[in-house]
Amino acid sequence: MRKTLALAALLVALAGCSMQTRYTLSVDVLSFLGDEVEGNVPSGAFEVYLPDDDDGDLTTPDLDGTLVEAGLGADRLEAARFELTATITNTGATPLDLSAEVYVGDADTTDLYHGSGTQIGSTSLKLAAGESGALTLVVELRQDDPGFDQVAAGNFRVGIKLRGSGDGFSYRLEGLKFALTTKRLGELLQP
Ligand SMILES: [Ca+2]
Repeated sequence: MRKTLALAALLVALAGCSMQTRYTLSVDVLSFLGDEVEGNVPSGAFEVYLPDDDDGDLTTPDLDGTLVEAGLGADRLEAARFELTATITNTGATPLDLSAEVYVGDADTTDLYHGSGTQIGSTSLKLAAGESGALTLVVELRQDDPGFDQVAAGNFRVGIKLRGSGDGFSYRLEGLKFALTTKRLGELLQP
């Protein structure tokens, strides 16, 4: 069953709030994932897509990422912050060269990674045979940044592409978060 991230609608109690008040909604994507928080990728040139919540089998690509239903609505977003931390272990006998790319896309996107989605950040990691290392990627989006409009639409999809070459590796996602900060209350109330 495909999982969906749903946030409660943003309720703003006007009484006692300053017009300068901003709200930050934190979405812990990891808490919505199942077995796909860790896995093994076989040797060879590879490209895998996370989360793989269609069947948990990385050899059958899950191209639509995960739906985040933030319920913010258009034009209410000031900034978005994405954080990924993962532990990668090179389980092979040769060096591993890995890149991680994060994509966001429209809620109805069926393939985030090959055209309709937007790459918002990337990082890379090189590991010797048998070595483990931390993969960390933090992306902050503001107006006019690629992908901002898709996130600001309220409901969007997010996913991670791992690619590179090597003799096989294992991964464990340690953290996967989105933080969405609204505009100031005064700005939201402007007609
Ligand atoms: Ca799959």
